[in-house]
Amino acid sequence: MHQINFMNTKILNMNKIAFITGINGMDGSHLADLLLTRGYKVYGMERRSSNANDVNTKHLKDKITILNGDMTDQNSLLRCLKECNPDEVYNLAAQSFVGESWNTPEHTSEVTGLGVLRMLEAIREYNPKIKFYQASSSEMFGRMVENPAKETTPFYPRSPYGVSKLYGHWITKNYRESYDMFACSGILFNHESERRGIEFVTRKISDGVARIKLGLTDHISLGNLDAKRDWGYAPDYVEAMWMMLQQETPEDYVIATGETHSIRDFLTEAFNHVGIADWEPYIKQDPRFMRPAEVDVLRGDYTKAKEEMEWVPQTNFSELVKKMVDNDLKLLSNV
Ligand code: NAP
Ligand code: G4F
Repeated sequence: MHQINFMNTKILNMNKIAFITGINGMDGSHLADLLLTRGYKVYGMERRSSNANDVNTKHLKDKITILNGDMTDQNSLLRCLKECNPDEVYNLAAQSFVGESWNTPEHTSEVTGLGVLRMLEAIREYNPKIKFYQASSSEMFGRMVENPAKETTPFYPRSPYGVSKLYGHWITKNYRESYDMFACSGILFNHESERRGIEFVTRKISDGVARIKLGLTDHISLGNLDAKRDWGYAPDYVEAMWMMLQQETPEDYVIATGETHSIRDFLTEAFNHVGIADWEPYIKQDPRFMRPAEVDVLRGDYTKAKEEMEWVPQTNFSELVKKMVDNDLKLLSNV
């Protein structure tokens, strides 16, 4: 298990500036929490919306600086870099919902794929010494050619989202090799937390189970229950992002737990936690949540991250599910 001396890292990073895109997302908010404890000055980018979308970042209001920008607008990215003059850029912004990527494939490619190119170009123009982290995804492995997947496993994406992430991954590698930039990708397997968006299956289940327990609903509508994912805890994973940018040379790393569980396993664990053993009567299968092409199983091999960065996951599957269900019980009980 890795040991970080927090006092020392805080002093070391005291004058460092980080710029995080996707600040209001799950990972963006956890990364900001982490970097603040490490002494960074944190800037986060959000896109304009009619209503505040700060449920994950309300607690950071006076601690970070928000800049407005959009991954589809090159000038806005360059302006943000000029405004904050960062040492490190973490590109977490994306149209990140796989299911939605079949409805808006062009938009997904613009934000999740070409957006990475725009940010790399902005960095190259403003200051090519900036260290760059790209949020690559296990969705790029799709129909797993090798199980578990590692950094050298061939990719086989199965969704417009996965294809867009693959573009972002390769253009990051290409800019590293073409311009000698410190640009690297973390190939992160699924990770979840209390801040996960409600449309993703884990949060949909933890919220649904809490509602059933509290008598607020009598069912959860879901799609494919047999898909398997390698689920970790987001706060553990944002630490790996930071570690990648502290390495001597820029490299890509798989971040995963090495375990895989089905949606059924998640349901069993979540319902068991609230004292319900027979959960099947509470589930309605709804074809609207089935995908045109499914990723049946994902499992990652994080040996490289362990050996080179001493990164290991700290939170197991059962702890993750319990944290999420407990959080939703608390949120719904306070309504
Ligand atoms: P998330 O909660 O969906 O956050 C994504 C963020 O991107 C949101 O804050 C969203 O802003 C922002 N965004 C979307 N379109 C944008 C645009 N055009 N310009 C600027 N910002 C935009 O995702 P996450 O789970 O934290 O994941 C963070 C990153 O890691 C994403 O790139 C995701 O694809 C990738 N990833 C996630 C996982 C995982 O399991 N969580 C695994 C591998 C890779 P709004 O709030 O305005 O929508
Ligand atoms: O929770 P999901 O929507 O996550 P998915 O598709 O694995 O994508 C997440 O992880 C990727 C990393 O591998 C990230 F890159 C990506 O940004 C995102 O964070 O779906 C998980 C599984 C799928 O197999 C889906 O078909 O759950 C299945 N599922 C079954 N019923 C459902 C549902 N998914 C959702 N969202 N909603 C359902 O009702």
